[in-house]
Amino acid sequence: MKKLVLSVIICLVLVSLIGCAAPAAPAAPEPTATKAKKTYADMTLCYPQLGAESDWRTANSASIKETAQQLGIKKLVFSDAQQKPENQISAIRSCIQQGVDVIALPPVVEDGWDAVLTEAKNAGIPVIIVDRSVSADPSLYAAHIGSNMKLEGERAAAEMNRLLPNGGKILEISGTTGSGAAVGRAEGFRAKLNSNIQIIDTQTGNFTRAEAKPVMEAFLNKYGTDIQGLFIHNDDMAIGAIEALKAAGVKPGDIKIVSVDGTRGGFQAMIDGWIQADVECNPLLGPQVFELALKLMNGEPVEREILTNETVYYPENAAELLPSRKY
Ligand code: GZL
Repeated sequence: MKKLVLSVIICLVLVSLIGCAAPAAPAAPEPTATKAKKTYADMTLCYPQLGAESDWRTANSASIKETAQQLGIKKLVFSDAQQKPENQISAIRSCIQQGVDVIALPPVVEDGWDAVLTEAKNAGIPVIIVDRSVSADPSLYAAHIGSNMKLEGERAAAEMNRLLPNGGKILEISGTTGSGAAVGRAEGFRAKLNSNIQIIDTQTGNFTRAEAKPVMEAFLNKYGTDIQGLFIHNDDMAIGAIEALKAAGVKPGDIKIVSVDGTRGGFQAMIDGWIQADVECNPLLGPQVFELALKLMNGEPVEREILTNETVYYPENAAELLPSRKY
């Protein structure tokens, strides 16, 4: 009996010793350090600007540069392609080589981007399409920020319908051939134009004053001044066309002009009676571009399509609004 009690005591002692000596539970894993969020100070953004063809473009470039400075980003890689797609493509390839964080591309034309956007994707660099659209596969870019160009065209048609209730013959001076802005505006305009208004001719002025003036001179030589209206795809070209109209003895209001952008130059042309309606197209996209770029750097979800809210401006309050215009 004593032996049994002794054995039990020995077992209990051994169990308690083993229990104490049991290997310690594995230490709780160190909490994985949450990945530090990127900030604007970490950002290198590539902006291969398409050109400097218009006041709109100048304001767009200023918005990008000023926002970059205000946010204190690490580096803005900015270039001017002088409205040549091949220059934009070269600039993008240079940015890929530099290993930028994000590419924000304002494409001069819709087509021809698939190859270089694929190169950016393969390099792991997200792309934001800014302003005009591209025909490339949507999987090749993260989002588009810009205007609804077709809606701008539709709004212009509504104004021309209002200005020419009895119809008439009009001419169109369009933007850069193949650009999303020119394609969309022309399509939207024709979709909503009344059937009693006939577009008797259209020519591109490439969004510049210098190229639109000779186009208007040629129109006047061919059709005389027996035209009732003009649809012009941006204010810079409208100002160039107005120079030709003045030289031909046309007076403000003789021909109804509907333009696009809403620049200071467009507002002044409304005040002077030349333009009867100016469809807004907002170039001040800098804040939206950088906000979206930072989300992409941090792998956060983003909207695929961010459209700018726009309106139509009229001569009636152009003088009142001009001082507050930012572009
Ligand atoms: C439109 C923009 C156009 C402007 C022009 O979003 O791309 O290009 O309407 C500019 O003034 O040149």
